[in-house]
Amino acid sequence: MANLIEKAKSYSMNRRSFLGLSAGAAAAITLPGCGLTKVDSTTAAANLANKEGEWIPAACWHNCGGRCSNKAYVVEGVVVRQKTDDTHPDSPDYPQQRGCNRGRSQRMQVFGVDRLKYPMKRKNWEPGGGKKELRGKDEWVRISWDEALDIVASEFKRIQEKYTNRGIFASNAGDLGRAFSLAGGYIGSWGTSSWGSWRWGPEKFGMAEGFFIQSINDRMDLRNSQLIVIVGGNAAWSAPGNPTYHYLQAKKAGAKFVVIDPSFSDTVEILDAQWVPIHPGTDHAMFLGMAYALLKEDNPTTNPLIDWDFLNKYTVGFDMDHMPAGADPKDNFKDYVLGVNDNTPKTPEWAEQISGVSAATIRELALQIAKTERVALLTAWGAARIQNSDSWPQMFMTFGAMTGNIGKSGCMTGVSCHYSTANGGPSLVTPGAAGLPPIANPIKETINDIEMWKATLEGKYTAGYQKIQDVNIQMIYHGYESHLQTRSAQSLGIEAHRKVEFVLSVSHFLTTNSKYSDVVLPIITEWEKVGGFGSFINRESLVFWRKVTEPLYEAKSEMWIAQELAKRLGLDASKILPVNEKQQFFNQIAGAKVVASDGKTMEPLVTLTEADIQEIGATGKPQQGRMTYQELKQKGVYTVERKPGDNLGFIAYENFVKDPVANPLKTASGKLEIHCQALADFVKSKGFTEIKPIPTYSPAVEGYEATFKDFKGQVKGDYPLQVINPHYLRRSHSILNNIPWLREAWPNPVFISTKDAEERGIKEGDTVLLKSSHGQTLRPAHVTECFMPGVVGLPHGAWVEMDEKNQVDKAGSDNMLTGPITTGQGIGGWNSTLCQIEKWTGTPLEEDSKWPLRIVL
Ligand SMILES: Nc1nc2c(c(=O)[nH]1)N[C@H]1C(S)=C(S)[C@@H](COP(=O)(O)OP(=O)(O)OC[C@H]3O[C@@H](n4cnc5c(=O)[nH]c(N)nc54)[C@H](O)[C@@H]3O)O[C@H]1N2
Ligand SMILES: Nc1nc2c(c(=O)[nH]1)N[C@H]1C(S)=C(S)[C@@H](COP(=O)(O)OP(=O)(O)OC[C@H]3O[C@@H](n4cnc5c(=O)[nH]c(N)nc54)[C@H](O)[C@@H]3O)O[C@H]1N2
Ligand code: SF4
Ligand SMILES: [Mo]
Repeated sequence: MANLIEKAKSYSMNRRSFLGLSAGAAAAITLPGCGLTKVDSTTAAANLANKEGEWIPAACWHNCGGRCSNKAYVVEGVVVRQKTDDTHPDSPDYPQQRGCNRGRSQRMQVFGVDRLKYPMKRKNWEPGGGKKELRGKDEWVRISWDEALDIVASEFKRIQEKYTNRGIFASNAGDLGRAFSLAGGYIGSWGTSSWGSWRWGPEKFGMAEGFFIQSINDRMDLRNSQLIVIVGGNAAWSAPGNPTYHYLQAKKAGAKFVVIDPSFSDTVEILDAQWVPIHPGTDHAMFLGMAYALLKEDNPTTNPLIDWDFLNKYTVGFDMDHMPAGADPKDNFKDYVLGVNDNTPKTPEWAEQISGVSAATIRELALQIAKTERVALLTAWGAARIQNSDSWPQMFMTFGAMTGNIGKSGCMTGVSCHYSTANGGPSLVTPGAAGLPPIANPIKETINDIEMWKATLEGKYTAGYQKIQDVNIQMIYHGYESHLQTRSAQSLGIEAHRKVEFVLSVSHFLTTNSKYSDVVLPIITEWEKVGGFGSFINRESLVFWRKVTEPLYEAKSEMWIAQELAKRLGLDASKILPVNEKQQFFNQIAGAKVVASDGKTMEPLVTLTEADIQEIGATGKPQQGRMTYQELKQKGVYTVERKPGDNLGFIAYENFVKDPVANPLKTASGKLEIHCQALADFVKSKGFTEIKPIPTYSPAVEGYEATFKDFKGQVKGDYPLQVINPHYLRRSHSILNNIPWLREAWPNPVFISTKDAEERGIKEGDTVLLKSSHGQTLRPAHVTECFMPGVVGLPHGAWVEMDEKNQVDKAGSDNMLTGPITTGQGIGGWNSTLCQIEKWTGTPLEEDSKWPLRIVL
């Protein structure tokens, strides 16, 4: 190893030579241990290519919604190339689990030249912080593990003594949290993250698994839908792997697609869908307009549009005659839509003013859905990552109930996103539990992640209804997350990081979290660990991986760090890892289950012999399963074979719809609640804003209406553009943003409509400044007809790169534009952001694929 490190150090790593190399044919060869693409590697590559190696199932573990089979061909310890699933022929019913371009560049991440190699501290750090204002711009100094761990332990103790454990904040502490918890705990964070208002609301009004997995039918049944309406879902970008393929099978079977989305996405294009452009955050208003159209035009005998039987039998709250016990009959949904009490009928014309969708389209789509027998109403979470959208999921459900599209073949209303995109239902193959007992954090306090940086600066946070709590955070720890990058109010976040006495992070790279830290500890990646299964699982596939390389440089596992820290804090370190990593690996394999031939019970997946158990280095009993351990080690994936009409299909809410009395929902009424007091009470309990028990429309704080000085007068304000953050092909959130191949393949522009660009004199490629009331960022403009005027797309997850002189970010960091705006159930309302765009008069930006990587030490 020392040899390889010396090799790495002596290597001249200027950007030009790096680019020159990675562009060449020799780029495919990557050396574990030095992370460099060798200059003269053409010969080396040829030599290695002729030698026998081994395909090792290799992790692609990021939170992208996919879990694809990924394999590395390792020759003499060198990863020569990668491939993906070829374990069986590909077919629509039994598809391979093929990786995307990100997964296929995974070796560029693990062996990246910018991997952190040693523990390090900020040059101007001193106990207590030193020059704290230099965080994010200071130089780095290499230190030994001993020095690093001593610093961490003594700062932890000092802060603990001075401020108590409540002075320590870790938004996601990961493995080190085990040591912190033993030492008295820390304040954590909470938030709605991916799901927005789908996070907790649905379980209150009856869609218990609404935000995930079990709210829609399975992919085979999707082929029975005649019309598939997708509200804000771009599977082609954000649900890679098979979901788009599943949609295409439904299309082949005759389904028509409609996509309601501010952008003409690749999904719209691939599915040849009808595109309904809409202002972000206004889907609720549009659906109210559709509900109004149905109520006005429905006639049970001559023009039946509303499924009154469904509403009567399965819901409460639709009209005065079907209210739950104790509710005011005036508070019913129908009267709200018709404007009986507020004098505002929610007509398609009313909805057009807000959503930008023409009244005619609203009416036509409502009628089309109502008149089609089998409709899939699907939505992803982007349209719910909107401030004040707590009633939106309930509105979506209500429209599904009005049109009877719940609980039957070809009919569904729910979430199609992330790993259950286009395929609902419980998992047919599951990993075993690792068996590591958790260590509870003695401190139960948590801060909403939208408010956490403001709370750090101001010393107060919202702890519930009419409850403001004092707090004095003086240590920030960053574990398994990227929260200075991926959470709102990044400008305040940077300030907060420069205020506290100590900032610690563990990391693979100098990510945003690490850049603003005092001490950074290098950790190993999944390729350097024993192995295991992917936790985000496609319901039909289980993906397995194992060690590809020994730990690189001085990187260590977080468990090792936690143990060392526990020792230095005078704690019982044996509590950190009572079940070792090999045993955890074994437990996951031995406990893996696959559905039996009855389609219901689960049986062991893997056969394990005594020799296998010895090879793994664990204790356990041999067992019989569907595939041998040796086969799993080699194949790296098990996929349940599906056929039309098999016994593995899934219809969401089928039992409830067949017999609602025998199978009530977990709501107070046992039914789907269009009037749901529990939802209103829950939202109120969080202490931010309140909602009604029925789904009324509440505009986002920074929504379409707020683009105007005065919405009624239609005079535009200082921030007339709405910003949304597509989840982008280059990255999984912030991860992989530093991979040269991906930077070259996917430039990182801001997408702006031709109309908005022309009005501002902006041309393709011009550097533009995006300004909000919270911060500013630069990007090259990509002028396109694919975004509706008034809406710009700033891809999610670029690593902030501050130009300190001009106080502007150069990287297009999405959270530079967002603020600490807390609403409802604590929603991360990132798609409700406003900005202005102007041509940048300073130095034009160079494409970030030409920027130097963050190579430290
Ligand atoms: N403006 C805006 N903000 C958003 C969104 C948006 O659309 N717009 N989307 C939101 C959504 S949906 C999500 S899910 C969140 C994602 O928010 P995060 O979860 O914070 O984002 P990631 O970039 O996935 O961060 C994971 C980090 O963990 C590191 N990591 C990887 N493996 C390990 C490991 O084994 N140990 C440790 N300690 N670290 C590891 C990675 O390098 C990376 O830095 O962002 C949210 N934020
Ligand atoms: N490549 C890639 N894939 C990913 C991720 C990633 O970072 N990169 N992240 C993964 C994670 S953790 C998550 S949570 C999912 C997120 O998955 P999604 O929420 O589906 O992803 P987004 O790209 O944010 O949004 C999807 C679509 O919604 C549209 N949209 C935005 N706001 C609105 C709105 O108010 N109304 C309507 N009707 N449409 C709107 C956008 O234009 C976009 O086309 O993606 C997962 N997949
Ligand atoms: S990044 Fe996600 S979609 Fe791409 S190969 Fe990896 S797991 Fe699959
Ligand atoms: Mo997410």
